Amino acid sequence: YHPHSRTWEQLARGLYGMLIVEERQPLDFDLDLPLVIDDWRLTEQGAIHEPSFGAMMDKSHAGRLGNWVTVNGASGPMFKVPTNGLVRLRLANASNARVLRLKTGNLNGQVIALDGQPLTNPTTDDEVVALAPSQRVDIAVRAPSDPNTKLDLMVQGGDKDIAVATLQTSGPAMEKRDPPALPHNPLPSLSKLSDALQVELRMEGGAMGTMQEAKFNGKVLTIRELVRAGQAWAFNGVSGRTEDPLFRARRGQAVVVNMINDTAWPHAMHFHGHHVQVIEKNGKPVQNAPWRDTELMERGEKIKVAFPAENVGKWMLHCHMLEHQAAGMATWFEVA
Ligand SMILES: [Cu+2]
Repeated sequence: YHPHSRTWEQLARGLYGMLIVEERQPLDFDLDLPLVIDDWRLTEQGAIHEPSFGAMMDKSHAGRLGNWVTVNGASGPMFKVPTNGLVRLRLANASNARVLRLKTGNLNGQVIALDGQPLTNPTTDDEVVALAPSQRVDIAVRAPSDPNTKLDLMVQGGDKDIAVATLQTSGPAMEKRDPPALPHNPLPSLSKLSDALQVELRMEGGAMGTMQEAKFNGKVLTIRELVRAGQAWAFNGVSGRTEDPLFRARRGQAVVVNMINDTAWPHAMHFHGHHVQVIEKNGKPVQNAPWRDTELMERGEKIKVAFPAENVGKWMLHCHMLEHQAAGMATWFEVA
């Protein structure tokens, strides 16, 4: 959770927290370990780099990338875990813009939930788990069976991987057993997509993009004028939030959003109030995709997501790379 005013600055200064909704019955883990990973842009003296807040360079490129990674506010922290214990890691990416690529092979773990939704089939074969800004992943890890053994949490870096945190076993060995299955959240089914409301969302702009102009505050501006107004991106030719929503859905109606990333950059498309399921990627049907509230879209990618509009209200839909959001990648929809 985080406040939603000047989000790009507030998050870069560390104003966020993790909300945990526990299962009705406690699950059979020996340790529940929430880990919030952040990517800070610091000065040589280790202070928040303030002159670059809102920089057009960041807005029009990859967003505010940092130079210092922390886990729960510390650099390279060590966490004690029970020897041979079952540990539930709850990882969240609180970075403004950095996509963290977790190398989980050494953890010998299972991905059991994404964005707070348990997976029907926990996966073990993921060597790299991409975690875009705002995304969460739960990993069930079996700690090593010897005490005082270390296990690093690795993130892919530019030329070498870095250990962002370390787990160290301690205490008597726990009993060996399989990770418990997570109870499922009640998600409505998506059986009738034939009647779904179809919405197109073309994402344009940014450096090395082809966008020539877009509407901003009701006026069509050239790309130069947009940049002078602090804008760099558009959804369906409109930069920033508008008076009218992208779409209005009836409560319970199925919605398909066809998202087209017509830019040279990845984006973390984040839905408020709903989880969505990818049903098509680059023209190919996708079966049984996990339910997520943030979909990472690589440059040029086309993704169709579907969801039942079940929560009444006005909801934002935006890129969670916060400088992109501030520079135009934001819209909203209404469920009534
Ligand atoms: Cu973006």
